[in-house]
Amino acid sequence: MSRLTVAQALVRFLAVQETERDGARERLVAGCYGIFGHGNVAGIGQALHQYRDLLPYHPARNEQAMVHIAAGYARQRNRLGTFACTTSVGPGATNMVTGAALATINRLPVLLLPSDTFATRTPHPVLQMLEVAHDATVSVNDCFRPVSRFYERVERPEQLIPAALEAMRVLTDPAETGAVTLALPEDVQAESFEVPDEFLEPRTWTIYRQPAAPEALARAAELIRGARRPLIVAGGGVIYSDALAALRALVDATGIPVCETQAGRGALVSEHPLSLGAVGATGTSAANRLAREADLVIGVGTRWSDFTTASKSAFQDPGVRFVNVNVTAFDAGKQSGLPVVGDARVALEQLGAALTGHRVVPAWEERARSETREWAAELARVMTLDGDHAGLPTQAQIIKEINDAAGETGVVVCAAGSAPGDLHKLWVARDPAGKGYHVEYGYSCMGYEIPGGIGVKLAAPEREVYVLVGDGSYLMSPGELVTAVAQRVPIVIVLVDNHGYASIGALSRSVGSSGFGTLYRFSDNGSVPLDPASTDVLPIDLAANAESLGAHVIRTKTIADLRDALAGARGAAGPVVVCIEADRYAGVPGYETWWDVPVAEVSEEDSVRSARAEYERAHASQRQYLG
Ligand SMILES: Cc1ncc(C[n+]2csc(CCOP(=O)(O)OP(=O)(O)O)c2C)c(N)n1
Ligand SMILES: [Mg+2]
Repeated sequence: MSRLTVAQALVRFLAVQETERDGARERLVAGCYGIFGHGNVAGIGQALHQYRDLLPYHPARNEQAMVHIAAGYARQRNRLGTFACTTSVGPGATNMVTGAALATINRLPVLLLPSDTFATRTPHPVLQMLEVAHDATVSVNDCFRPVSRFYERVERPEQLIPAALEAMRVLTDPAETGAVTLALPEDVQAESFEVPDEFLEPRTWTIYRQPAAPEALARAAELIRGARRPLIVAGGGVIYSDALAALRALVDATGIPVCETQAGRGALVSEHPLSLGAVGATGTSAANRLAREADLVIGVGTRWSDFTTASKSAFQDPGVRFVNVNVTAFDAGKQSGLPVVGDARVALEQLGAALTGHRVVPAWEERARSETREWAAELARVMTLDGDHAGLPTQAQIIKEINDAAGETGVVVCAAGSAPGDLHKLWVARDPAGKGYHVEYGYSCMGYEIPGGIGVKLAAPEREVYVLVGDGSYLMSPGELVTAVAQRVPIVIVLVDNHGYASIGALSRSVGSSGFGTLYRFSDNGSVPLDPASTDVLPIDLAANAESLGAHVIRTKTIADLRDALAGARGAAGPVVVCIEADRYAGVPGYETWWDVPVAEVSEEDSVRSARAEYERAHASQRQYLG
C-alpha cells in the first residue's frame, strides 16, 4: 500500500499500462498533453510534475487540438497507443468535446481527463461552473457522455481503481474503442487514499485477434462462391488490424477487385491491377462503375458512411447483398449484411482458406483490370491539367508533388475542405503497410490537420509527414504550430490558400446558392468568381502568421517552387510551412456519383429550382439495402 493522491495514483497507473498484439508490446499512454487552470494545476498538475520522468508532459495551445494530437498518434499506431489529455474545469474541458467526437466517430482511442467542480459542492458555484438548478449532479462534463465510449466521474478516491481499469479496457478493445473520459473533481484529485501495490504494477492489455464464427464464415464463403460480380470495400479496420497481407493474398487468389474508403485508403497498393482506389462520393470511375454493378459487396472494417455508399446510391444491382467483416457487431450489421464479426486479419485468412480454388468469373476480373487502366489514364490527365486562373497551380498538381515527395514511406495528413476528396481520388498509395494516407474523414474536422500531423510524426518519427491544410482549416487552429515548434516536431505543412472555403463554395453553387458566404472578402455577396487581384480580397498573410508563431516558412508560387520547397524541407529541425496560392475554381470532377445534400423544395431563384430538379433525379437512385 502507498498513500497517494488520486492524481498521483492515476499518473503512476497510466505510466505503466502496455498493449500487446501478436507478441509486440508498446506503451498504451505515451504521455500527457495538457493546459492547466485552477481545476487541474494543483491535483493532476502536481502529480505530473512529481512523476515527470514516468509520464512525459507536453503543454498544448488549445484543448481541442491536443485531443487531435492523441487521435493522430493513435491512428498511426494502429490504435495500440495514445495520449492522455488533461484540462481545467469549464471551457478547457468542453473545448475537448469536439476532439472526443472525432475520436469516437473514427474509432480511435484517446484518454480525456477533464477536471470537474467540487465533489463536496461546498464552495459552489465555482469559477466556470454551470449551475443546473434542478440537478446538482450535472456539470458541463456531461457533454462528454454522448461522445465517449466510456464516461465516469470519480467522486471518491477509491472509485479511481475500477474507473481506471474500465477506461483501459475500453481504450484497448478494438470493438469498443473511442474517447474515454474520466472527469476528475478538483477536490478529489488532491485527496489521498491507500493505493494497493497491485494497482500500480505494470499491466498488459492484450489485443486478441477474434476469429469469425465458423457458421458465419461458411455462409459468407457460399455467398462469395455464388456471386458473379463480387467487390471488396476495404475500410480502416483493414489497416488497424494490420491485415494488408491477408487482403492481398485473398485478392491474388480469388481475383476479387478492391476499392477503399477514406480510412481504408492504401489497404491495397495502387499499382495492384485489381486496386480500383477510392469508392463512393469521392470515388474513382473504376470503383464507382464496378460498385454500380456488383452483386455481392464484401465490406471489411468499414462503418459504411454516406461518402462510401454515395448516400446509398453506389450499389445498384437489384439483388445486391452485403457481407460485413467487422470487429464491431454494430458495423457488421449494417446494410442488412451478413455479419462476420471478427478481427479483419483473421477473418480474411479464414475466408481465404474457405475459398481455396475459387476464382471470380474471368469477365468480371477483366472488367476490373480494364477500368483500372482507364482510371490510371484519367489520373495522369487530372493531375497535370492547368488551372483557368492567372496561371495559379491547381490543388491536383499540388497533391501530385506531395505524393511524389512522400514516396513509399511519407504520410499525408488531411481532414477537411476540398483536399480530402481530391486526395481520396488522386493519391497513389505506395506504402505496403498502408500507413501513408491519413485523412480524418469520420468527423472531417477543420483544424485537425496540424495537430493530427504532430500526432502522426510522434507516432512514426522515421517517416516524413506532409500536412495538407486549406486556409480555412489553418485559421481554425494555427496555435498548435507553436506546439510543433516547442517540441521540435519536423512536419511539413503545405498551406493552400484559395481565399476561403473552396469546397463549400462549389457545393453551394451546385445547390443553386452561388457560393454565398464562402469567400474571404470584405463584402461577400458570393456570386462573382474571385479575381485574386481584386482589392476586395481580405489582406490575410498566412505566411507571416505562421512565421510569427515560430515556424520556418517557405513562400512558393509555382509548382516548381513547391517541388524545391518540399525537397528543401527534408531534415528540418522543426515544422516547415510551405505556402502556396491555388486556383479556387479548378476542382477535380466527381466520377459517376452523388452525395445527398437536400436542396430547397421551393424557391424564387431559377438556380435553386434547377438544382432541386437535379437533386430529385439523383435522389431516385437512393436505395435502402434491405437484403
Ligand atoms: C470545424 C468545422 N467547421 C465547419 C466545417 C464545414 N466545412 C467543411 S470544408 C469547409 C471549408 C474548408 O476551407 P479550407 O480549409 O480553406 O479548404 P477548401 O475548401 O478551400 O479546400 C467547411 C467550412 C467542418 N468540416 N469543420
Ligand atoms: Mg480554402
